[in-house]
Amino acid sequence: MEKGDVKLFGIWSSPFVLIVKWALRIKGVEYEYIEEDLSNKSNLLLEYNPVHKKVPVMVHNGKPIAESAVILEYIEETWKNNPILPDDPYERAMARFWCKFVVDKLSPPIWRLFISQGKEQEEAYALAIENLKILEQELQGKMFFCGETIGLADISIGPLAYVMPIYEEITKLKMVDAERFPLLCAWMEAFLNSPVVKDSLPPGEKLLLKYRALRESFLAKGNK
Ligand SMILES: N[C@@H](CCC(=O)N[C@@H](CS)C(=O)NCC(=O)O)C(=O)O
Ligand SMILES: *[C@@H]1O[C@H](CO)[C@@H](O)[C@H](O)[C@H]1NC(C)=O
Repeated sequence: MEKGDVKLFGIWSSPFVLIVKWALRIKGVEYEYIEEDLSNKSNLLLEYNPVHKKVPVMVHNGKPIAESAVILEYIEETWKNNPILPDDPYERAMARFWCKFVVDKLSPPIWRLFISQGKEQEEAYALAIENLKILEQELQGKMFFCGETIGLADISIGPLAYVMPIYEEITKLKMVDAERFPLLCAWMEAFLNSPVVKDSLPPGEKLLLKYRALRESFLAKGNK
């Protein structure tokens, strides 16, 4: 396999960075990882991602690519081994549909319930559960969203598998319980225990502290 020179700019706790790491790992691509400080962004990051100024940025042979969903597609097109998208165009479209569903419909209410309280939190919670039910249905008859192996949709939904328990612990709101969501629970377990993901997760305790502080700062600001 062509090696090339791959660099990844990230921060340890970012779900968007994590999904790029998983995709590179599935492909067996070696890369140099550069930890950014988002309160003091490096000149390189600003130069590589002048539009959004965010991580992840992946630099392949000197050429920068930003936006995790775009990076994932680039990885899939550049390294053809261990495909994360199916061959069939319709199935490819469906995998992308579920990636978009997570970004547009599922993540916003989950984030909203995490940084709010009272009525606003209740409404966000109801919306999150509604959308989780849709995912639960999609998992009927399969282990992963793309079938029997981890694919693009699993990777994109993946951060939820490790962030959700942390949100639940902090807010004391249970979202993915085995009774309501048996298939999602099984998916989470299979995903988190898969060889690609298992040893790649940010330390749970450290993440918990970070998210606790984050929620408190949002609540102090009045949810703005
Ligand atoms: N849509 C972007 C989102 C990336 C993103 O939100 N990154 C955060 C870290 S989790 C960031 O770099 N924030 C820096 C900032 O907003 O200044 C993607 O999918 O890559
Ligand atoms: C910001 O980062 C630069 C290196 O990129 C470093 O020299 C500087 O000390 C940092 N400033 C702060 C306030 O951390």
